[in-house]
Parts: sequence; structure tokens; C-alpha cells
Amino acid sequence: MQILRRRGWEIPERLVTPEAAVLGRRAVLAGAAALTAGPAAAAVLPAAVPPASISMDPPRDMAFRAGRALTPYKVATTYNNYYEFSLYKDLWREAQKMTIAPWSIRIDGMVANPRTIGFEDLLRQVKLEQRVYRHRCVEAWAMTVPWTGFPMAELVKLAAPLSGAKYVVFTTVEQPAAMPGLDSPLFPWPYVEGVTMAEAMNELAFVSVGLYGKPLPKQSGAPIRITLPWKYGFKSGKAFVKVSFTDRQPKTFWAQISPSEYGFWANVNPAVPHPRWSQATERLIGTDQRVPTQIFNGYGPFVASLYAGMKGVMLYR
Ligand SMILES: Nc1nc2c(c(=O)[nH]1)N[C@H]1C(S)=C(S)[C@@H](COP(=O)(O)O)O[C@H]1N2
Ligand SMILES: [Mo]
Repeated sequence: MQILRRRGWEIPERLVTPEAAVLGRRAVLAGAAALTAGPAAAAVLPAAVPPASISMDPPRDMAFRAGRALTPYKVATTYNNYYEFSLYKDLWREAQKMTIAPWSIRIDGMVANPRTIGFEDLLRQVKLEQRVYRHRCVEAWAMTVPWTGFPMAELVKLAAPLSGAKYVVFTTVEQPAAMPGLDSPLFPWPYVEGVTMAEAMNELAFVSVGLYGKPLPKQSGAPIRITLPWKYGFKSGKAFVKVSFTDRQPKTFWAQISPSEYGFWANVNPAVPHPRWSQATERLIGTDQRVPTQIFNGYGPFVASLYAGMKGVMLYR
């Protein structure tokens, strides 16, 4: 099947994300060129994971009501950020080229037993639940969706880190044949994100394998992603293949690109503007309604204590 795409130079600059704009126009054009050079979309591969015996539609945990309308599935799965595929929000079609089965995750660094665990094996060792979370991108758009997954604390327990471990680091898969963005030397691939052990053990920190009661779509981070709803969305790395434990703060993807704009902490705060735009309000995708941004994206009661005694704008960038 032939898929018609606009050529890179025809893409209006206003469609480029603010996150991309930090790299400047040349980078944007290079990214667009890489994208158009890619082969036409291959046939959509069947998602062989997760195993049919595990329900992706477990009961919703009502402790995590979002207090606003859900974003329709179609909206949440056709407006995405996933720079491995594209700098543009309509990357969902491009993302179907990636392979998600078989999938395994390497657990290494400061652990007693470094090992590799298969995705299905992992799913059998955790109890899936469903949580409706607000999601806030640093670009000031937001959505509200039900994720299926399990607490990040469960993954940490399974991994059994050594007592000296201070951070857990998640690395996204690199599939060069499917991901034209990886060709761009302007990005410090692979996509790496991480949190402190205390953040990882917080009950809000989640590992998602489903969306709206179905397996995660590829554009949303299939087969497994992190979900940190009190932080800007770029902290929630997709399609991870490695979980590492370390005693050094990791060099995360966006912090390597522009540490003053996209730092390690990246907690949502309406009062701390991005250097290039306000964070006071956010746009709900789907309706385009503007609503006030909430400190910690409204999750302060769960997470504010993690930062007690810490100060400074860098906690919020
Ligand atoms: N590997 C990877 N993970 C990623 C990104 C990315 O480009 N690559 N983008 C991040 C950003 S900026 C956001 S806002 C969320 C978007 O998730 P969604 O597309 O499911 O809404 O994914 C995050 N995780
Ligand atoms: Mo984002």
C-alpha cells in the first residue's frame, strides 16, 4: 500500500512542537527529511503480546479519579510525542512499523542478579490494575486516559536493587529500520529517563501496558512504558527495554539537549514558566478547552512529601 505524505518542506513550522523548536529550524528540517526518506509504512503487525490469558481491562482503582472528562481514545492515540518516529504529532501511522513481539527487558546495574525478563513472564508476576490519570506535556497540552498497568514499586521489588541504588533508569528500544528519528545525530539516542528510588516507590509511579482496557498501541509506547502523572510527559519514557539501577543521577534525553528547559525533575508547576512559554494553563486535547495547570498536576497529596526540604525552579523544569 502506498501512503502519501506531505514532503518535509511543506510542513508548516507552526506544527512543529516547542520541544523540537529548541533544536532550531535546521534540526526540524533534518528530522523532516529523515522522515520522508523512510520507506512506505509496512503492513501493521499483529500484536502478539500481551498474552490473551491476561485481561487488559482489570477493575479501575477509584483512588485515582481524574476529576475531568476522559480524552477520547482516538484523540489520545492520534496526537502523540515519540521522537524516534517523528517530530510531528500525527506519527501514529509511522509507529505501526515497530516490532513489539517478542519483547524482553534487561535488568542491570546495581542489582544482585542482572537478568533479562520476557514481557509475558513479567506480566505473570504482577497484578494489573486500571488507573485514570491526567497527563501533562511540557508543551502545555494535556489529556486524561485510563491506563492498565502495575505500580513501578512492583518492578523495583522484582528487580531487587542493591541498597546503594539511588536511581532507576529506563531506556527505550532502538529499532533503526522502523524509527527514522534515530538517524538524526542531533538527538542523544537512545531515549533515557529516570527517577529517584523514592519516586519509583511512590504509589503514583506506574508502569503501563494498556490504554482504555486494550493493549497499548505502538504510538502510545507499546508494549510497556512508564507513567509519571505528576511530572511533565517527557519523563514518561515509552517502549523500554532496559531498567538499570545506579547511584548517579542519569543523563536523561531531554536534559542532555537543554537542561535549563527539560531537567531531571520536571515536576508540573503552574508558577514556574518554561523559559519560552507560560505553564499557567493547559489545553485539553480533544476539546481544546484551556484549564488552569495544577501544582504536581494535581497530585500533590501523593507526591509533595518527596520534595520536602528541596527548593528551586529546577525541581519544576
Ligand atoms: N521513547 C520516547 N518516549 C517518550 C517520548 C519520546 O519522544 N520518545 N515523548 C515523551 C513526551 S514529550 C510525552 S508528552 C509523552 C507522550 O505520550 P503520549 O504520546 O502517549 O501522549 O511521551 C513521552 N515519552
Ligand atoms: Mo511532552
